[in-house]
Amino acid sequence: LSCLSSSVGIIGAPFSKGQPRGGVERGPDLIRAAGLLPKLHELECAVKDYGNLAFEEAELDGPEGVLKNLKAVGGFNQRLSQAVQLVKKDGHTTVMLGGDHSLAIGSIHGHSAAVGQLGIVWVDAHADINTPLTTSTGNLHGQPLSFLVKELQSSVPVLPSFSWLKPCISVKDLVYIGLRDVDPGEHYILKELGVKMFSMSEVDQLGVSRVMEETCDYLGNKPIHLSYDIDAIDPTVTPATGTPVVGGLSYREGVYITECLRETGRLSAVDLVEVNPLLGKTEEGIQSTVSMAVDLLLGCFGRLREGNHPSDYNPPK
Ligand code: NNH
Ligand code: MN
Ligand code: MN
Repeated sequence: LSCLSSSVGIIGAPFSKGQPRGGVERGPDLIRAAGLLPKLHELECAVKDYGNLAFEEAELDGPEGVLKNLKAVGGFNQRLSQAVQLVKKDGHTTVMLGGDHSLAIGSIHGHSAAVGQLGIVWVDAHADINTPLTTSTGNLHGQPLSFLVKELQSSVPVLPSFSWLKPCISVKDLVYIGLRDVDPGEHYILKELGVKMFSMSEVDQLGVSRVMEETCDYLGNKPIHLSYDIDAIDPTVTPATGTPVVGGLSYREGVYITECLRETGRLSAVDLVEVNPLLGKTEEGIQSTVSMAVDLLLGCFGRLREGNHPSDYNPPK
């Protein structure tokens, strides 16, 4: 039916220091305020909300060369990794509500520390695989995968704020969906390492159903970590985000991805990041962005567009 196999553990990560725009730290509370928990309960999910991880202002630091807020990003992600490990040990599928996408560092590290080898599905307009050397912005939300991918370790300088972090994913266990704004240094890495990707061109060419079939085949039987950047969706639907890019996934394609991953029965952790209410130009744009976030999460936990009914439903006689 819906939440048959697993329960949901929610971690709020109100953190914005992986990029320069304020507001994305409001994501977790907004997504909750839009009714995520009661809607998960309607799907018969057991839900435990672990609350928000506190941000310590003391971790704020100046830039180190081009890299911004290294200590803040390193420190917060270290605590996030520990929180995710606890939630996994409690037996839940984790939902990490961001916050910016630098949070995938702690989320994926913690998930992998708890369950071992993962398949990563990275749904994003961007590849987020700049290294501290290739980044042109210095924003760590454009770099999380470079810290996590084993094959890139010789290209990533040793940084004290990330000394706790061991690279934990292999490039062959990573699939991208939705790419359409990839930096030259990132494109070089993707081609050099042969990373599996379905850019928007492949979504156009194959259609989202073939993309998902191939994604699931490619990843095999490993537990799945879905890292969903809301900017993967077209900005007509999700304008309230830091770096919108035209030509994105439709509402339907975006939700279909979650339905397919749900159907595998192996979805073990989900990140939903980059919702920034201060960047929606209209109230409708903000609402549309937040409800997309909620609908993606509901798709992950069994909401079907054909409809659902509770297992104890009694038809009127
Ligand atoms: N590639 C750019 C950078 O590294 C933009 C990254 N922005 C994102 N990523 N929103 O998902 O700064
Ligand atoms: Mn991203
Ligand atoms: Mn992005």
